[in-house]
Amino acid sequence: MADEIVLLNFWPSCFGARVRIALAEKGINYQYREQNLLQEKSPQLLQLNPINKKVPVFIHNGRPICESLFIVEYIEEIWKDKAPLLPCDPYQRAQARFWADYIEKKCYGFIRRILYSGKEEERKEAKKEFIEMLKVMEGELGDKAYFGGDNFGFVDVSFVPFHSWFYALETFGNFSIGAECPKLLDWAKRCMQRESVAQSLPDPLKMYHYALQMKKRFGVE
Ligand code: GS8
Repeated sequence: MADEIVLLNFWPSCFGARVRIALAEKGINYQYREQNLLQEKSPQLLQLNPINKKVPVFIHNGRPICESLFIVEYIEEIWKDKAPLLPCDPYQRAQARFWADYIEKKCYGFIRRILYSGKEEERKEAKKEFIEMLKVMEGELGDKAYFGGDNFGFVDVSFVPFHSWFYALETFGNFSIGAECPKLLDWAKRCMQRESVAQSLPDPLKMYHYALQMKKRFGVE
């Protein structure tokens, strides 16, 4: 019997985009169920992710898996023969997990503070820390095509969805990511040339308008 694969997601979610990229890389078809998080959460989301109540939720043959990085690892384990995302070498695998975790702990927090903090000082500080983080990632990338080397992999999947925020961040934060981190921007563009990435990421202009809507909601001008 064919696998039943469902993804609960909200279109602007960078976390959901990770899962979409991993599934596209592996050529897996799935049912997409949009969750409008601007309205009340659906009973299905609350039932399947009762602890965090967040998207994405991946449902494989009726069983839910939460947290995007765990979902990507699960997809990797189940469909390991198709387009491997994690290296075979245990040390390299641990390194990939370290960087994905670094992004997880830092990136979205900075983005939220740059866009939605009510205090200008706080927004400035977040921008400074965000640029520092991008520079750390640029250093880790070095001269490689992708974070894992020649092949697109786990760290790329974890990080590239945030590219969709770049336009909104640059516009509202009044800075240029290309000027600060040219190699990192080249990497993002390289990733965007992949169909799996291009078809999974939300449009940057749509993200800008979403950020504008959220700023109004939070009362930040
Ligand atoms: C983050 C998911 C998340 O924040 C992951 O899956 O990797 N670490 C988790 N999801 C957001 C949507 S994206 O902004 C969400 O579902 N928010 C709802 C809420 O906070 O109540």
